[in-house]
Amino acid sequence: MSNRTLIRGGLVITAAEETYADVLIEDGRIAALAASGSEAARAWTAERVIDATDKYVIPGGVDAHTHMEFPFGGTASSDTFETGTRAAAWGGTTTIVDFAVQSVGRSLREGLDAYHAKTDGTCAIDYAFHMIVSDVDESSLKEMDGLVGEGVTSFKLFTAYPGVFYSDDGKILRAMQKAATNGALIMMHAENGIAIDVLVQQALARGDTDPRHHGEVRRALLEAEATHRVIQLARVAEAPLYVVHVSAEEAVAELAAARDKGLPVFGETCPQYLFLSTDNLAEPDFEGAKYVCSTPLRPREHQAALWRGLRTDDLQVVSTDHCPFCFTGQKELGRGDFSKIPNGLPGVENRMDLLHQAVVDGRITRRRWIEIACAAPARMFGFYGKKGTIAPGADADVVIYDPAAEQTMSAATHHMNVDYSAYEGKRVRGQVETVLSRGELVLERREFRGRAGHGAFVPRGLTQYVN
Ligand code: DUC
Ligand code: ZN
Ligand code: ZN
Ligand code: ZN
Repeated sequence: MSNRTLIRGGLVITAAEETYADVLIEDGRIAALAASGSEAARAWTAERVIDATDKYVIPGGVDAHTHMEFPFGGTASSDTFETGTRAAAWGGTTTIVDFAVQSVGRSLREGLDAYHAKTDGTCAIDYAFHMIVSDVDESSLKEMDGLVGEGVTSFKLFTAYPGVFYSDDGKILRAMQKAATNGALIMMHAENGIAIDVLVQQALARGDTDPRHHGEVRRALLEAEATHRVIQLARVAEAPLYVVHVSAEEAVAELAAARDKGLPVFGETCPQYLFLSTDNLAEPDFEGAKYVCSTPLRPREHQAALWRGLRTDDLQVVSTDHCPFCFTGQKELGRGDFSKIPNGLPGVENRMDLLHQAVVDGRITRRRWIEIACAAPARMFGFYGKKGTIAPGADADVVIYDPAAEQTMSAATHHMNVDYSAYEGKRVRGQVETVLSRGELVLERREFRGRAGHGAFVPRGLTQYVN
């Protein structure tokens, strides 16, 4: 006996088209679409029928950059995989790609196994892993091949955080050369961490200890320099490259120049760089600590270049870099020394709504919304078709979205396990109403119906992006 759900009467939006269609779901997958009211659609029956009249029917969001339970600065991000994936579902995201971490002196295998242990039985939605490589040597390079075979097909390295995650240019080049042979995608955190650390020490010595100095020492030029450098290293290695959390106008220019040459260089930005700025870092009474992340928030003038990059496809993906730390007890570790503020912002629940507001504001089209939030991240990381679209054969990860609902973002109503909202008081139009993950209800008219352990590991293929 099959298990069928029918979604009737909504506007189905994918990255490719918008059409009023009924969607038939069977055994966890999209079985068929047919024009609403058509003879074919009227003939369908199902155990569950969802009325989507006046609503959007969109693919579940794919957030390709989250950090649940992430060890950082002597503490760990405050969302567990259980609380973080639940909050993601509330915000219309049905797949996250989180980061398994290799510790220095340990193998990739140990790092990956630890993350499988954290996620087994805890996630409300599906998840995949990138692997953070902290220790590039012969054995970890060899291990990369094995991980690709297990569906962990992307590896993040850092030009920042000397002594923690940092890799020098030789190590980065070697990882890129490995990626060129096994098809993996190298993701780079591009900021010149060596130079930044000098500026950090100079600022602290001057007594410049407030959160706003975090934004000042992590100079846009040092993001641009590192972006330029990793692009050249990827060219030498003949490997594709994905630059994470791009925030500076000058870094977008480096990506655009590379793409104009036809190079397989890709970029991601995050809602915090599109909607927040150094004004937030300068909030009084240490409140600026809530907005400390790396790369840092930039002066508002940089936002136009990011929006333009998203329209021109010089930036392909918007993910959150969700890495929440409570203000009380965690952000406060950096009182009197901004360099001790754990880096990261909450946002996994807010991304789809903030980007919908950009549609309302005329910054992007509805289809571009779905492209940058669902389709492109799935394609970039090798699981488009299964995720990121509504088409026969795809997993039935579907969101019924009410474009007319109004909401005010607030820590009082959000579901992330963190004691503040980066968007407190922000009013937006649009809200997630119902969420299906592989055909099962996770959210039903804003009642949570999900469960820890429904979410499954998604082994990924190689990147489906060419240029
Ligand atoms: N940046 C952050 O803001 N948090 C976690 C790691 C990172 O690179
Ligand atoms: Zn990073
Ligand atoms: Zn600038
Ligand atoms: Zn990150």
